[in-house]
Amino acid sequence: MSSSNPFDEDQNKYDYMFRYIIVGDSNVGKSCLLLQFTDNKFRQNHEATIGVEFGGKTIEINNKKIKIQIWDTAGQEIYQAITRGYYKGATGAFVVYDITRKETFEHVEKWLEDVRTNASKDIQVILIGNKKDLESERIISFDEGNALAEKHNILFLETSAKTSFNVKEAFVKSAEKILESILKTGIDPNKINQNVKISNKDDDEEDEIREKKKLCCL
Ligand SMILES: Nc1nc2c(ncn2[C@@H]2O[C@H](COP(=O)(O)OP(=O)(O)OP(=O)(O)O)[C@@H](O)[C@H]2O)c(=O)[nH]1
Ligand SMILES: [Mg+2]
Repeated sequence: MSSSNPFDEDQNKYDYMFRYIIVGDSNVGKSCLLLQFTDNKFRQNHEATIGVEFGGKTIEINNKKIKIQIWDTAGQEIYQAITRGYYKGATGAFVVYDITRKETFEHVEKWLEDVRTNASKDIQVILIGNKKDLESERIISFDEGNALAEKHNILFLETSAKTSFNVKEAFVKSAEKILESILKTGIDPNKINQNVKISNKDDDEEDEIREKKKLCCL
């Protein structure tokens, strides 16, 4: 991979680290979004996440290396007591629904409520309408998704974890917003948001080890 690629991995150095949590109903494609972002791969079958899985990647925005750590949570109700514990540490949240399944869109309000209740008040939320490649099965229009995002004053994108459409863009768009607010305030991000970290060599090495693992908390 060329080093000029803004999505190249550079695990040895970063300027900021943002932690993301991905939530939404089971089967909407949360794990596939993570897999597509980190490994450029797609998985056809649904292997329901048990508890929480972990992934990460370093991207570059405005000449800043941003290490993105992602907690991919289980959508199944039985794991929600566990997954709620992960909101607190998040800088950003992806709330995902499936554009072909109405109930997953109807549950977005409930997921947003979970974010409001459990996460830091500064969390940057993006609403994701996934499975955009399934246009012929679409039930939720772009405008409906966009209107819901506007109502809650959050970002919105439609994605396809299958074709990779807008997957990197979703992380970049959200990370840009977080970075923008850090640079605008000019305040040490460690003070304005406990979930944003500036690079630290020791942490980096620790993260290296953890990043290789899929974590589960059962
Ligand atoms: N066509 C299409 N299928 C997708 C897309 N994203 C995910 N899928 C499929 O949807 C199913 C569920 O994907 P997962 O990523 O495992 O779903 P999840 O949201 O992580 O589910 P839980 O772990 O149970 O919460 C799988 O069969 C995927 O292949 C997409 O963008 N397009
Ligand atoms: Mg999953």
